[in-house]
Amino acid sequence: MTAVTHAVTPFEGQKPGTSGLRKKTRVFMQPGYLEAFVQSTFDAIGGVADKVLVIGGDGRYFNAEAIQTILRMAAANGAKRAIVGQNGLLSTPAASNLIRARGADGGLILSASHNPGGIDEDFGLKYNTANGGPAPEAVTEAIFARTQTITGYRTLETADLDLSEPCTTELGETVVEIVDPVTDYAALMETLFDFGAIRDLLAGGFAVKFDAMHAVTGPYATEILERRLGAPEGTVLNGTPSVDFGKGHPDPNPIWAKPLVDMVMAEDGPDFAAASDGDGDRNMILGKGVYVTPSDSLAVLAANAHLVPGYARGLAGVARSMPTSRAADRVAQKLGIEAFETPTGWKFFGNLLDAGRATLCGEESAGTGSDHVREKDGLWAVLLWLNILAARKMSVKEIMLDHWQTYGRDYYSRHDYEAVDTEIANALMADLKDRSAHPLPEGIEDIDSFSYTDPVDGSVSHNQGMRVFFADGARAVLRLSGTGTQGATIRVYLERYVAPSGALKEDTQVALAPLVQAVEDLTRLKARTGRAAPDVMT
Ligand code: VG1
Ligand code: CO
Repeated sequence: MTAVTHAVTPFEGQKPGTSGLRKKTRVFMQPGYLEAFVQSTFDAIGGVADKVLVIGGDGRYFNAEAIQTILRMAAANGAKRAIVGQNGLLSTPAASNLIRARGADGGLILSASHNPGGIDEDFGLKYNTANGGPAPEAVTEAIFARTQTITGYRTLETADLDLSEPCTTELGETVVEIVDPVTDYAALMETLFDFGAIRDLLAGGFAVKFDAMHAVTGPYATEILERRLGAPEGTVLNGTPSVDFGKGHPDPNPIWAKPLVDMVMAEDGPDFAAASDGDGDRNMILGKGVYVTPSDSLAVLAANAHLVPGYARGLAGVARSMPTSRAADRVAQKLGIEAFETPTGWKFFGNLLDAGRATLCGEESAGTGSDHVREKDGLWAVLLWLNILAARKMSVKEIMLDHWQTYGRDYYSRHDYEAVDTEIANALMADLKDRSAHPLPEGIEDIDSFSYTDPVDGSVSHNQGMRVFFADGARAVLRLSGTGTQGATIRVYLERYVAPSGALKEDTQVALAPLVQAVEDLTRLKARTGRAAPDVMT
């Protein structure tokens, strides 16, 4: 079996965004497109000769074909070993864990995460480094630069490998190890949590539902929640991964996971419910009659993590993405530990985790994680919540109220305007930046463009979103999404703090209505985009 080189000319726009390269599936299916990006990735990291790679994806449409292409290319480029999830499946956190546990040099994750799947929907690919985390900006920039000069890619001319059973086989000179995608991940979870305590909680009648949204967490949740923790069969909903996620939108938020939200809001609903996204790195947490905002979830987890075996030693620090509410900072302050504010995207947490500066990290977009891997981790967050609920013997609602009575409440919501004309979106952001240089309207204290200096390696990232600080302490953030595949998505993040003595039980959208109006007055967003309301509110 000899390696061959095929000529290819550069494709425009192969620029990794917030989390890898995401495009319409048909774009990825163009002859040579995937190959050009994979070869550019290999070239940008100094080749893969003699390296060990972890490869897997969320099982969406084109996963099965793309993984064969990647395997052939890894072999033709001289990789020593490829560790592949059975049937090509690996959740993003499980891939991160495998890279770390097996000392691999890196990994390729096939996923467009929370974006819908299907031939007319989205596909994606990202490269993770040896620490198990998404490639930092310097690496993604090198990959992008290489995509612009690429002239050919190397592959083997062989038949597809059968990935349906765990085994070790060979492709050219490369050893291909097909592993059960769940085993190592489940074992890691058992080292972090008190499975006995969670089992007792569930055995005592505490009712749980987990919505896998027809995506990759189905097998993980079934094994961990139903088999190992003894939750009744049927606890996991939509647990069989499908290539188009049951034609749904595998994004665990109150819009796309509405049936689950309706369930917990009902009288006879479960005590606890959660959902994860396409690739298993996001989580939505619900309790009977209550939706926990991801920003609050991070704060509650930080305040209670010491009750759980894996974090009993305490936390080194807490990191949150800039648009995430400042609720976690209040906890960090009380605990006397460091709090970090990073740009959006998990790649910015990697250095803090590697350096032992942060133990927990979180994003308002339903991402929470810790130093156990280098990705956000949906099921891990669910288990951490369950372990805390078991330890505190309180309901989710009681825990939230107790938290707000201690720290105050950061009313928080994100409003998304999707598929906006790119020029209009760019002009809106540019105008806001321009405004910051002029006298500010009454009630606004400061407007700035967020820049981040990594405290570990000193690298600087500019233009990470516009922050608007109001005189009353409220804050709004505006930024453009880096994961969309159609037009621009404008994200407006809104937060207003109320002290423990204030009104803690208001409806979030009501509490934030004056802020929404102030943002409209400042940006004329609705008028300029012609939208009456956001497409998604979290
Ligand atoms: C979004 C979220 C961000 C998250 C990213 C990847 O990015 O806002 O917090 O890290 O998705 O998540 P953006 O650029 O569209 O705002 V996932 O679960 O799609 O890997
Ligand atoms: Co995801």
